[in-house]
Amino acid sequence: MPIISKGFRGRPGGRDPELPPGQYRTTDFPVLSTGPSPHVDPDRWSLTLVTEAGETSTWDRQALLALPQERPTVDIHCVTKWSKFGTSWRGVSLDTLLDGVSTAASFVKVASYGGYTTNLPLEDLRGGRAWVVHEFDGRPLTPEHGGPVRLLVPHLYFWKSAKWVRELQLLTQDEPGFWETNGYHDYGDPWREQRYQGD
Ligand SMILES: Nc1nc2c(c(=O)[nH]1)N[C@H]1C(S)=C(S)[C@@H](COP(=O)(O)O)O[C@H]1N2
Ligand SMILES: [Mo]
Repeated sequence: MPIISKGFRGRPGGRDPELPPGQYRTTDFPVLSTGPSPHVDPDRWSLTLVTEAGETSTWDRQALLALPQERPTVDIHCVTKWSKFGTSWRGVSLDTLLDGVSTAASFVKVASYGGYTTNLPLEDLRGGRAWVVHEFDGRPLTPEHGGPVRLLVPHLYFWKSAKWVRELQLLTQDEPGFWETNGYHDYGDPWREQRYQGD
């Protein structure tokens, strides 16, 4: 008799081991934005990485598509408690973008078209854990979900995955972003349920 049977997950009071604490599963794809979706023309989109020394690297759509593409399939967890399992994306690993960038920075401030910002440790963009993505489910990323290009950092709450990503600023000191200055946790690990400051 297997220790984990099929019925285990659904049992009242039993915990779904794939679901972070306090989350529930959803199969739809809710849209969460603080304001209207900025219209970003794919041909005018670019991403600029700025190091703490002020050195910049910029990729436009063509440059992004010329880099090695990956197809991550990941679970995503929103702080409003929905989790969506097995989402599939296509884009470029941050390891690829950071390759050859000389930096001693420990933090990143991410800025989007439209003004949204969020922060995270630079380390969290490395190790095959973060991408800039331009496709969802085999189709170009739609504007409401951050198209033409968004950040995808699925091991942190989904507010860290900035839609309409425009700039990555490498910093020696942490600088809180939009939600982080509005009471949300600086790091946001869903497995440790770091929703708000002090969690
Ligand atoms: N630029 C920008 N990025 C953003 C947001 C936003 O308001 N603006 N909301 C964040 C939050 S709280 C979540 S849960 C996800 C939602 O992504 P979705 O709308 O594709 O589900 O985007 C994140 N990235
Ligand atoms: Mo969210």
